[in-house]
Order: sequence, then structure tokens, then C-alpha cells
Amino acid sequence: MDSRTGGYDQVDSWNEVLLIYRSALKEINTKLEILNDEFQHVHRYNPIEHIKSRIKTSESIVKKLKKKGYESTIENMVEYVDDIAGIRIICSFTSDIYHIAEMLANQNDIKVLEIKDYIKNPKASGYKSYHMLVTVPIFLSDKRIEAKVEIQIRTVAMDFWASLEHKIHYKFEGNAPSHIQEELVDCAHMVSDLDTKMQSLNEEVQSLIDEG
Ligand code: 0O2
Repeated sequence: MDSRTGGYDQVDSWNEVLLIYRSALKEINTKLEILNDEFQHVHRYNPIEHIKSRIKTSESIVKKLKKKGYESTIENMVEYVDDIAGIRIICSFTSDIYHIAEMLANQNDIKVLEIKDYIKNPKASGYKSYHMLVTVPIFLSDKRIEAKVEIQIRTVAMDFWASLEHKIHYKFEGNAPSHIQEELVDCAHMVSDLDTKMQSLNEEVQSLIDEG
């Protein structure tokens, strides 16, 4: 059983596992709604444009386990598949991403297991996004479970790029023609420039608003 999570030793059916992951998504969604409302109250704008959450399909879980060389057992799913419960948070500006990540990490019932900052260190494909792997406690009638959730935080522009790249990746089964891959890298640079410009424009406007 995953040494970083806990309580699953008393869970014996896949339906109960799903119930736990669905509950974890609800917990994180509620936390995000509260943070967004508070941010609106203090700073007069919403850092979160929208949130998408999903439970990974059993086919994708089995495929991921197979790729990693593990048998398809409930134990292996819980231990080795980190994104059974996934949340994607879409923000307007890059600075919002770091604010949200910090606000989440500061909640003392959330344990941050891993951070992958593909904004500071983009993938070779051009992919940019901020990934947090966290656990959140789920209280059932007779036990407490620390459930894993993968949180991806990105801007609208990064999300636009990732959606098209994902589509192309699947269409060509990971072997897109090189000119398409190169154009995607070019687009990723344009996305970064756009995010930088939009953020500085917003900061300028915001300071004018604050001056009154
Ligand atoms: P899906 O279909 O989105 O669920 P892991 O395989 O998760 O144990 P890995 O690959 O090191 O380990 O995790 P990483 O890098 O944190 O990536 C996990 C997820 O990030 C992926 O999930 C994608 O959602 C997204 N992602 C990572 N790299 C790319 C990329 O180059 N392009 C796009 N569009 N998305 C990316 P899945 O399970 O691969 O896919």
C-alpha cells in the first residue's frame, strides 16, 4: 500500500475506492471555491476562470499500470496511479497559478507529496503547467483515508495549447510529423509571450485602478 497515503488497508472494493476519490474531488473543489470567493472579496477579481475535474477511466488506469509494468489490482491502482482523481484549474494569469498553489499548500489538512513546475521547466514538447500531487483527508463513518489528487494549474492560453497538443498526440499516437512538432513548440513560445504581456498589462491597469 502507498506509504504516502493511508487508510486504504480497510478498503476492499473498487466502488469504495471510487467513492473515496469522488469525495476527494469534492473536498478540493470546495476549498477552491472558498479561496476564489475570498480572493474576489480581497482583491476584487477571481483568479480562477474555471475548474474541470474527472475520475480517470478504468481503461486508462489499467493502461497506465501496464505501461509501468504492474498488474491491475486495486492495491497497485491506489499506489502507482497518481492521477485517478484529477483537477485542472484554469487561471487568467501566471501569477494566479502560484497564488492558488500557495494557498492550497498552506491548508494544514492538505499534504503536498510532489510538485512538478512545468512553467519554470517546460517539457521538450513545449508543455507548460503547474502540477501538484496532494493528499486530502476523507472522513468515512469508521475511518479516515488520505486520498491522492493530482492538481494541474495553468493559464487559459496554456490550456488552449495543451488541448490541441493532446489531440495531435493521440491522432499520431505520439509520432506527429516533425514540422507539426516544431510548430507546436513555436506556438508554446507564443503562448508564453502572450501570458507575459497579458500579465504586465493587467498589472499596469490594476495599479491605475488602485491609484483611483
Ligand atoms: P491524460 O489523458 O491527460 O490523463 P505519470 O504517468 O502521471 O505517473 P508523468 O507522465 O511524469 O507521470 O506525469 P506528468 O508529467 O505530471 O503528467 C501527467 C499529466 O500531465 C498527463 O496525464 C497530462 O494530462 C499532462 N501532460 C504531461 N505532459 C504533457 C504534454 O506534453 N502535453 C499535454 N497536452 N499534456 C501533458 P496523462 O495520464 O499522460 O494523460
